[in-house]
Amino acid sequence: MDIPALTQRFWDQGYLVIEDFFDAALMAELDRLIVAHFGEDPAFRHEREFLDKAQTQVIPWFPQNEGPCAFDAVDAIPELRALTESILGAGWQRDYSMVMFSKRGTSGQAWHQDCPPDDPDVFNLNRLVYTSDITDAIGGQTVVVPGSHRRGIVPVGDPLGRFGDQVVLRPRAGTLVLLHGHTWHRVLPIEGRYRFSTNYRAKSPSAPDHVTDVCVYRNMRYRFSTASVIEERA
Ligand SMILES: O=C(O)CCC(=O)C(=O)O
Ligand SMILES: [Fe+2]
Repeated sequence: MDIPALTQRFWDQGYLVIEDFFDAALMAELDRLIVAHFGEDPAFRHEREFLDKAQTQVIPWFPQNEGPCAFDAVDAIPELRALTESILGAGWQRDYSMVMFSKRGTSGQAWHQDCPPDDPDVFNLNRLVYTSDITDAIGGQTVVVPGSHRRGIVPVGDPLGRFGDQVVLRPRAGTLVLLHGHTWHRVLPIEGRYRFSTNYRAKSPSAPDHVTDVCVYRNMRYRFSTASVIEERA
């Protein structure tokens, strides 16, 4: 792994895709645990207001909050730590991990920034792990706008609209996707069956705790800890 080159590409593009990063046996184990946890038709947990207004139909699970578990193995991978340190610098900190599950027939995730872009130095690094293939037949492709981590706040507009310069990612089992928290991104509708990703968040040394508590959508800023819209955008 050429860490300096990958770091450079990350800072150019605001995201990075590395295929076959994770061990296949670890991916299979985590995938099995996730499917067992959710089952085929889990109930939504976010407030109705969030699900409708954010047009983000996901069900979260925080596996590492329940004690030591197989998910800890990802945090310990030396190459992931080295790449994270190269991007964020010494003093970076890990944040929580979360599985985001989307049911078949749901809208995916609207365009958003994981944290407000008000200060370019304050951001989270989203380290996304895919334990099974995301395909066009299933849907749920991840979409990013390259370089948008430098373009400030995602413009007001259609939460699910298309950007001319968007790039569609189809991560496979074992792919690592790194996303800058200011990069504009979304997830396409889920057609074929359920779809999920697991994110291990880390943050820049100057970012406060809970840097991802406020998420920026094209129609609002939303605070998860209080389940409230803190700014309408129009
Ligand atoms: O599931 C994905 O591909 C993207 C998830 C996402 O937007 C996030 O974890 O913040
Ligand atoms: Fe996100």
